[in-house]
Amino acid sequence: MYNLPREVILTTADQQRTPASDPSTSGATASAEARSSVDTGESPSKNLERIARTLRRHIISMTATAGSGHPGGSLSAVEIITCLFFQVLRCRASDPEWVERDRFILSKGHAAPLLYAALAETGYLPVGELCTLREMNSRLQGHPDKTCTPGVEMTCGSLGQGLSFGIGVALAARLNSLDYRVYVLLGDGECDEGQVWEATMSAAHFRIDNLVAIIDHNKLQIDGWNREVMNLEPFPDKWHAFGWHVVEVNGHDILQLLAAFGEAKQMKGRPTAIIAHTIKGKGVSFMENNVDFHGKAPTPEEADRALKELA
Ligand SMILES: Cc1ncc(C[n+]2csc(CCOP(=O)(O)OP(=O)(O)O)c2C)c(N)n1
Ligand SMILES: [Mg+2]
Repeated sequence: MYNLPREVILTTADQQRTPASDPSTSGATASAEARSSVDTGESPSKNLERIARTLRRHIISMTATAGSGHPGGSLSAVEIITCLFFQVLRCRASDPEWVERDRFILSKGHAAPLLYAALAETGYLPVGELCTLREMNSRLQGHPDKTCTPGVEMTCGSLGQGLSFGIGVALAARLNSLDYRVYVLLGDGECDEGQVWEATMSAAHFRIDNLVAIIDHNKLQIDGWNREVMNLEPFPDKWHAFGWHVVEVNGHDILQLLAAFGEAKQMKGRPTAIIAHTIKGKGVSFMENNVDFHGKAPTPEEADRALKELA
């Protein structure tokens, strides 16, 4: 058991957090980290980069404490989730079931540590709870469970299902005359699942323009490189051929991501796929592009090294 992170975790937002002045519009307002940029005069993208580093530290501490989990695919999607939870999503941490909220669906459920870190830093969960990842009776199971964790929209972990679920949720907005938007995060290896392509075809057929799929294109999956396990290329062309508006970005570049989310919002009559080129294990030198850390926690020594790099 790794015992340092508990203190590391507890020194962040819980101790800094004061009640959010108006949590009505976006997760960004709920975070002490986010608010502090107002005081420091830091640019919004610098502030988001700082939040991203905090989320990375949580991922390392949580998985090291649990002794298991999925750090690689959590680290690759950090900037995507940071932009969504701290800038893009219209949501209320104080009212997770608010009917008009934008929905974020984590289809690649093994990136649960990242989702929990974001939910904690936006006020859905106490940050101190993060160190209970994967414990018996914890709300933070290895894969997200909608029935027990506030802010989780879908119980997931079985890959391939999130986009279909997202289509249903997006169509419900249309039927109920609500204007919320739906964001689904998929892994690239997950796109080996045939259900993803059935969903892709359906979303274009139904002209679902309140739906955005973000694909964490880190080129790796559980067993190695995608190109060796199941070649996806030409990947953007496939989404395009299925009738989607396609935007390719550097998935670690906050400004590119925010611009892509803005572009998606303008798109009428078609869903948008944001193909985010990322690096699995991003931010920790010995984890980057290292498939060993797909589903293996860092040892205490590795966690110390990683946290130093992310200081
Ligand atoms: C239906 C299903 N098959 C297999 C798995 C086991 N599994 C967990 S993660 C993973 C690899 C996913 O790769 P990718 O989507 O690229 O994830 P990332 O690289 O973002 O971690 C697999 C095969 C699963 N969770 N669900
Ligand atoms: Mg991958």
